[in-house]
Amino acid sequence: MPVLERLEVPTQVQTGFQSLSIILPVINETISLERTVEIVLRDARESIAEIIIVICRKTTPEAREVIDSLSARYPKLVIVHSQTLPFLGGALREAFDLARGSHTALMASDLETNPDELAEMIAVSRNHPDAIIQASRWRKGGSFTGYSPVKLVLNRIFQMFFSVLYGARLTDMTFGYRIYPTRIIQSIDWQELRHPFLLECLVKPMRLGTPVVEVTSVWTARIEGESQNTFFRNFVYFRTGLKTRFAARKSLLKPGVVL
Ligand SMILES: Nc1nc2c(ncn2[C@@H]2O[C@H](COP(=O)(O)OP(=O)(O)OP(=O)(O)O)[C@@H](O)[C@H]2O)c(=O)[nH]1
Ligand SMILES: [Mg+2]
Repeated sequence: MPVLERLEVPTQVQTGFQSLSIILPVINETISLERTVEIVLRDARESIAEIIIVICRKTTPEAREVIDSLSARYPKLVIVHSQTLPFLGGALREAFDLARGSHTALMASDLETNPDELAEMIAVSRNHPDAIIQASRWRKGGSFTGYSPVKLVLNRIFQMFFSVLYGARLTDMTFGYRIYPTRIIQSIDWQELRHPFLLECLVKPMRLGTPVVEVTSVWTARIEGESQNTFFRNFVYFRTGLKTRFAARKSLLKPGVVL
């Protein structure tokens, strides 16, 4: 059973799950992107309103070819967005504002966010529509295959640090595999542009009272292309986590937004 975490009393009105927008940022994925799209449509077609593929200058010609063929195959579902802001955070921030489903799934297109698990995450989201559904590699039954041992130890330390810092009994706060109520992500004033955005976009909604429900996830390293993250950039997550923990709540929202 997933654990329901309530950091503060939620202020959002429950609106229910109606449909899902899926965000897929792409740089160098081909087979992995195609498999991701095919699996989520095989398992959850009736819940999916749109698949927002985000590309940038660095997106390879091979990846663009796959994106073109997916758009041709699913013209009503696939939306391709060319990002203006830089890096992964920039890609996700722009996609957040485009999402039209009641809920939005954050995924990667390198198969590290296991698409076989999405249908179960949607089922949990339907039961907890006002919560963030967070995939966790550290919950019982979860795992990492092909993760570097040094990164694994660091990852565990990060998770323990952030869960204590936020007083949350969560086991995986940095994994960018989640379903959000769209309203919350469109209300927040985001700051990060690079990979630490993956932490910012969990802890800011938490500070605003959004509950988080964890589900178990099996992580496997990508089989093609390479990560856009660098080892030392992982330490920037500490700055992001600390800054958000002590920020005034009102400063987390876009100007004029009241939750
Ligand atoms: N459009 C776009 N996609 C990106 C960008 N950076 C990364 N991505 C994609 O986002 C997904 C996640 O990025 P990765 O670089 O694999 O990062 P990660 O797996 O979260 O991080 P590590 O575990 O630290 O390697 C992948 O599918 C990337 O292709 C970007 O600047 N723009
Ligand atoms: Mg990756």
